[in-house]
Amino acid sequence: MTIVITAFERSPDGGKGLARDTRVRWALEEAELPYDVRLVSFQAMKEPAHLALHPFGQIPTFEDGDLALFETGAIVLHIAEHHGGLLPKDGNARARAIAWMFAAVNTIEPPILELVTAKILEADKPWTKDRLPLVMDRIRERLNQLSVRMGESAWLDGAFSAGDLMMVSVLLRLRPSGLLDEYPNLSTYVARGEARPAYKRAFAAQLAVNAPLP
Ligand code: GTB
Repeated sequence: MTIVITAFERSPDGGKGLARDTRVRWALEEAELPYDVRLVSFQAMKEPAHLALHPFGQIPTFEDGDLALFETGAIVLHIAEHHGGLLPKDGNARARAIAWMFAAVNTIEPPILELVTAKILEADKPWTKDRLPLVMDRIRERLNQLSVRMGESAWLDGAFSAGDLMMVSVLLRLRPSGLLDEYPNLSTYVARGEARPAYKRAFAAQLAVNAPLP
């Protein structure tokens, strides 16, 4: 049975790969698993058929036979646990890779989402001018810590893992802000992730759906 994921019918980013289906596509490509994509509109995401798969009415979802999952961290972990290439075999190294997955979504991503909120959802609010520098500094604090920890290492902890896949995916969201450029080793790290053939295939697949119409 073929794996089916859901993605935006048209992503608001016009194919920059920032919507979260890209990280799931990337994991599937790393694991060399074929998959189909069901595209959903914003309206369909809030209807019962989709809510049965995703309680919060979001994308992406993941279906494989009688298993349905939501939350990209859980989906990528599931893929990584059942297929080679995304988690180390050694038990301790595997646990550390999973810790990095949680760090990506639980420690690094939240302040980045605050920036998206400030810049897009609350752009016209009177408090945004004062709040924006605070949010940017909160992100800088985390990026600085991550940058120090990584030094010149290629990946977070030894070989590329699902931890890197999640971390690079989260950091990519920062590119339009220019913040990533302040940390050359993190910029290089993200570029290293983007250079992986599996990422390129995932990016191309979402672009084929979301590229701006001519
Ligand atoms: N924690 C969940 C997960 O990791 O799976 C979050 C899922 C989520 O936020 N999904 C978003 C969604 O469905 C799409 S990815 N939003 C619609 C809704 O909530 O009604 C977030 C996203 C959206 C758009 C861009 N963009 O255009 O740049 C980037 C990221």
